Amino acid sequence: MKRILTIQDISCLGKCSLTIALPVLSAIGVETVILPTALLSTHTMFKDAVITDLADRLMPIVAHWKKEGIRFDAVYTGYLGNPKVVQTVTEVVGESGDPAPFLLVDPVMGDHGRLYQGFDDNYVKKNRDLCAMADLILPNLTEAAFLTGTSYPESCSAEEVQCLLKALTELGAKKAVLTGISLKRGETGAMGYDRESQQFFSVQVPQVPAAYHGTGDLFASVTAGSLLRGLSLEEATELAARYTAYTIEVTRHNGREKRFGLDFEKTIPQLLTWLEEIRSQSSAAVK
Ligand code: PXL
Repeated sequence: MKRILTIQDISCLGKCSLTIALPVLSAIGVETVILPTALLSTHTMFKDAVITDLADRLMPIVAHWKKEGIRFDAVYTGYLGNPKVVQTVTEVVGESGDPAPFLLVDPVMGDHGRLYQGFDDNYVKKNRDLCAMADLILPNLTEAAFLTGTSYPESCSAEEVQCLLKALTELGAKKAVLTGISLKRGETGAMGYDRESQQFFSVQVPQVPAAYHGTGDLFASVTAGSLLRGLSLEEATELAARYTAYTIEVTRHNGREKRFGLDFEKTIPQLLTWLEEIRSQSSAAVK
């Protein structure tokens, strides 16, 4: 079984970051080691969250693992909360052994053209440095605009997304998948680019008219886990897009406030069925 280290906050209530990554990656069949960067009573869409920063604990934890000879096949980073944590995570990743584990960075910084509460230019700069080291980055359009220093596009043609993907990989990452891309009314999805092969791909699924907190974390966790189970990047992106849309569809009938997040608990069985179907047909997947 492959082993992944995921580095992000733990929000006790309001499903996102580690409370999505851990169950989803485990269900997919990947040993999941967690490095919580902060402990929050809730995610930051609730008012007055009680936050305990764990930045100072990260290096000692990693040092202990090193002493034990622990190695990872992949490292997946998500919401990191402040520039000091991003800096520390960049250092952790820089020393993560030889051969270096596959590094997936979801540069969680904002949405709908704006940075999340508490983030500024310095936070963006630190995330840019971390992204430069990545094998794969997974920004949404807002994050891509901040990372590349371009203005946020309300809508994008396929050619414009391709330019943005190239600009993103020019910052250093080997591959980029841009999420939240709607190329046609009623559809949404993602587009990807591999700097080495210079190949693009595009995935579109029916758009469900609802938005939930933690959606990006679900997408990134499925992508990370599926890659470790042997799917190609295009297959993993296709599965993540289809499964995320399905989970939004299932959730939107529950009548609860959006900040309580997605009902992914109900849809994990479907995720595993789709994953096994793709693996059985995939040339890339080790059966
Ligand atoms: O889902 C992204 C995320 C993760 N963790 C925390 C957040 C957010 C987005 O706002 O506040 C604490």
